[in-house]
Amino acid sequence: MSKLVKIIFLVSLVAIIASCGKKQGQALLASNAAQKVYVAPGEKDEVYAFMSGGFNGQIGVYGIPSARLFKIIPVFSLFQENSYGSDEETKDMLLTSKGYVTWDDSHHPELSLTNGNHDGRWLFINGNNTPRIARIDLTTFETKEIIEIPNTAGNHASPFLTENTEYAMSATRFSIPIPQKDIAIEEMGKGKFNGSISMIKIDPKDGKMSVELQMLAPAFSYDLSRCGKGPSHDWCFFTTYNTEQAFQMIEVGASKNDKDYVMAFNWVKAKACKDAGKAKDFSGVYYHNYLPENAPAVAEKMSGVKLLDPKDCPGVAYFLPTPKSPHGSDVDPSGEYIAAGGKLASVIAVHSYSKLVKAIEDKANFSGEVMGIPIMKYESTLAGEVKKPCLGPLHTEFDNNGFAYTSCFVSSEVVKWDVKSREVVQHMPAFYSIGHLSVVGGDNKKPYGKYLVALNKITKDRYLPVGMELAQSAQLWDISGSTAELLSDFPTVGEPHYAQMIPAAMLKDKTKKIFPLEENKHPYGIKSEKDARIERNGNQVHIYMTSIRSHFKPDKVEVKKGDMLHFHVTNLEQDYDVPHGFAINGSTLPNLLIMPGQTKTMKWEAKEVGVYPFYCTDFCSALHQEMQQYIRVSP
Ligand SMILES: [Cu+2]
Repeated sequence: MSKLVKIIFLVSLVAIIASCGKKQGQALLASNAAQKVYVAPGEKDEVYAFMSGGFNGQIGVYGIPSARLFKIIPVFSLFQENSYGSDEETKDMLLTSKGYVTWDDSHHPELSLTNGNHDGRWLFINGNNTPRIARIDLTTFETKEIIEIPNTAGNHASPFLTENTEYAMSATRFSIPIPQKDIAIEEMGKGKFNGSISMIKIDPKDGKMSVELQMLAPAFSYDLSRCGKGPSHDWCFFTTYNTEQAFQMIEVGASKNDKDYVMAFNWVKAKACKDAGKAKDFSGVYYHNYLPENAPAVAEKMSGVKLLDPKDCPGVAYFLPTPKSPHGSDVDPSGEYIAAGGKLASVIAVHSYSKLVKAIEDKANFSGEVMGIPIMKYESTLAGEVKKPCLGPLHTEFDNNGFAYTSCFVSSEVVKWDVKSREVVQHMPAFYSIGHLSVVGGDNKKPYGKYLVALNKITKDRYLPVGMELAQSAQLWDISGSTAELLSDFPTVGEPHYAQMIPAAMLKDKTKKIFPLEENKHPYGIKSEKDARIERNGNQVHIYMTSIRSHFKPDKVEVKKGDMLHFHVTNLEQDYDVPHGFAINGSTLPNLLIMPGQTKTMKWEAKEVGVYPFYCTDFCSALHQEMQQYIRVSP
């Protein structure tokens, strides 16, 4: 063999051996990973994942590690599977000052906190488009309350909770004239437009929300937030972008400054200033809607807020310069470090809460002010930077071993780094274009750790193609070992904008199984077939109907053309997992899905003479098909 041939032979041999090794290694890794996500028949998942649906306005409930989709909780969008937003009980949940808004762009699920840790009571989520915050009860997995946020546009930095769920914070994505009026768009940066920070009070007993206070803020875009814990309990930290106040070609105009800001907002001080009479009465119309147990929703139109000007409350806020167009502003479990990921930054800035406190004491650390809010010097609050972590760091969560995980949109990866030393310890590739990420309890004082989910925007070649619109995706990582390991990826419903995860043990035994019939206080609910009846009031016909395997009562409904029928159907079952459905053949309204002991109402106008079947839509028994009867409409 010539020397050249020998070399080629050796090189290819080495390559063959290496590739064999790689294949074997990958196969081993794959079977090991498959075992870690396999949940055997009859076994249960370890963790609940609540994933926002983004532009579908809902929440998907997944099991982790299996990644099985269990349920879709409708929040801001109509859900015809169970008539959410269409039946007479839930349609007023979607009332706003702008009318009946049956969609929203939901972004950030937030599990309620006690002492900085998830407590499994409620789940909050923002409507970014028509500014709203919803509260889901985690015993029923139902949306129980929606509050609109007045004097705001684009409720993106929302609903971030304080350490004991005292408040949900909400800030404007889009600055606008407050109150709305006709102003030249060029005036945006001249103090004519504003942002606003809203403090939504949460009643510790029942979770009921109310607008405590709003604060005017400079006309920047406010992006994300996290509130402090432990030593930083009194504060919330909001990222801002477009501090340039560009009003056209914002893509370019908002990317000029080397640094934008994290706003440190002292909510305890803001409340004290309000209590001291420093907030003024201000306009603002908004709806507050809630769903009492097994009764129609109550929609209240509210008017007026308390508005604080930061000039009237010195010390309420500070701006911390932060590179460059920051997205996430995330507080570590100790409450000391605030990691800020800049979409266009080459470092992750980590601010120090204790340095902030010291820097505030010495005014020499101020480099200017805007609307009475001091701007700090960058180094004065900086603990340090994670150098060259990735391209486009966005959002950070933490584990229980002192590590942070930051998603990086541009380089499509997660970087794992040490919180104290700020050294990068691992690059974890993501397919493709990751936005937020979620660690179980990753914003808690005591994260559960173990699993990380990367929430990706694009899938391209990951799954079978299904036409032009492909599923978005999530990727599951095991982060319990010293090196994080990719376990699986799976498609999601809607956009998995952000997710929060909680150990299943904290929720599964608290789940409600039935509505007790004896406690049914629905104004049109009945407790037995004996009470089933039809009552007429002019052309309004109320049908007090029961359903039980496998029939409805009353059997026949006979009315006149032009009558308005109100079917109030009470499911008499008191047995877990036995809902009945109710649909009228050819009706324009969706199906009712009625839980055991629950009453739901469908309105149906008798427009045409004829005989119309109605039937149960949820397979309930061997004689489910026989669960069908008639409405007769006479001239
Ligand atoms: Cu977002």
